[in-house]
Amino acid sequence: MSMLRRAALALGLAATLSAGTALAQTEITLQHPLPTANSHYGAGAMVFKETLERLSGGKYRVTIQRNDNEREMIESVQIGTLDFTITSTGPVGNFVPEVRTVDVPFLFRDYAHARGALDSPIGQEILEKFQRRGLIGVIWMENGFRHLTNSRREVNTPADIRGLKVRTMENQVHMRAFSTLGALPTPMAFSELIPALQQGTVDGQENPIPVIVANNINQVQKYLTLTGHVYSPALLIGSPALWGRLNADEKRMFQQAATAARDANRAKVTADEQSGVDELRRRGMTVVTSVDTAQFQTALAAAFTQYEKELDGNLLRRLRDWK
Ligand code: EAX
Repeated sequence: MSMLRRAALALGLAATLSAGTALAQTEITLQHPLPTANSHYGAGAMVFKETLERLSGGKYRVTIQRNDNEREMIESVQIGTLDFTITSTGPVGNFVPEVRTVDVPFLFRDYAHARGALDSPIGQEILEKFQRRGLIGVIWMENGFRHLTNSRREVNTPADIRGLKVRTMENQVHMRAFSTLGALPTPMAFSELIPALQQGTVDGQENPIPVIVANNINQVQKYLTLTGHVYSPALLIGSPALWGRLNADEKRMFQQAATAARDANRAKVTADEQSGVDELRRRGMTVVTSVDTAQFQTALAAAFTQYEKELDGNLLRRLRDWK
C-alpha cells in the first residue's frame, strides 16, 4: 500500500474515532444564581465541572450558566429541561416540605454544627425525600449564615426591625420569623431583589456575607447587622431524567464530583466570612457586629411555637441536638 494511501486511511480512522468520541460525549448543564467567577456557588460549580470531566475522561462536558431565579431552576430540573442546579434552600421547601425544617432560625449553633448535621444520616434522610417529589437531592452545599441589611437605620435590637419592609426568599419559615419580629416580609426571587432595593420597594434584605459581597449589595444598602439569624443551606439538585440514565459507576462519579464541589463551596464561604465584613466596611457600609442573639431568639418565641406545630418536631430536635 502506498505511503499516501496509508496516510489517508490513518486520517480517516482518526476522524471516525474523534467523531465517535464526539458522539459519545454528553453535555450537562448546571445553573446557579450567582456570578461564577467570584462566588461560593461558582467555586462549587467550577470544581464539579472539572472533576466530572476529568473522572469521565471527557465523556461528560459541563456547561455552567447563571440564572438568578431559584424557583425557576428547580422547576426546570423537575421537568428535565435542566440537568443540575445549585440553589439555596430558599424556595426548596415549596417542593420538598421536609426541607423547611432546616430553615428554622437559630437552629444551628455554628458552621461546624450545620455542616456536621447535614452531612450526617439525618441530612441524608432529608435528601432521600426529594425523589418522590420529582427531584434528586444530590448533596448538601452551603449558602451561609444570613445577616440583615437595610437602607433606613442601624439595627441593634429586635425592636429596630419593627416596620421595616424586608425582602425574604419565597420561604414560609423565614416570612413567619420576620412578621413575628414586626417587620413586613416581602417574598421575591433573588432576580427581583436589586431592583426592589434600588426603587425602595423594600427597605432591607437578608443574605449571607458571600452573597452580599458577590452582588455588591452594599451599593443599595447602607446598614449591615450581623444577626446570623438563620443558617442557609444550599443544595446540588439533579434531574431524575438524567440521573435515571446513569449506571452505578457513573452515579459514583457524579457523587464524587458533587463532594468535591461541596468542599470547594464551603471553603469559599469560610474565606468570604473572614474577609467579607471588612470588605463591606471598606465599600462604605455601617456594620453592627455585636448583636444580642438571645434577644432575637426571645423575640421569635411565638414563631418557634408555630414551627414545633407545623414542622417535624422530632427532626427539628435531632438536627438541633446533633453533636
Ligand atoms: O442562593 O435568594 C436568596 O437570597 C439566596 O440567598 C441567593 O439567591 C443565593
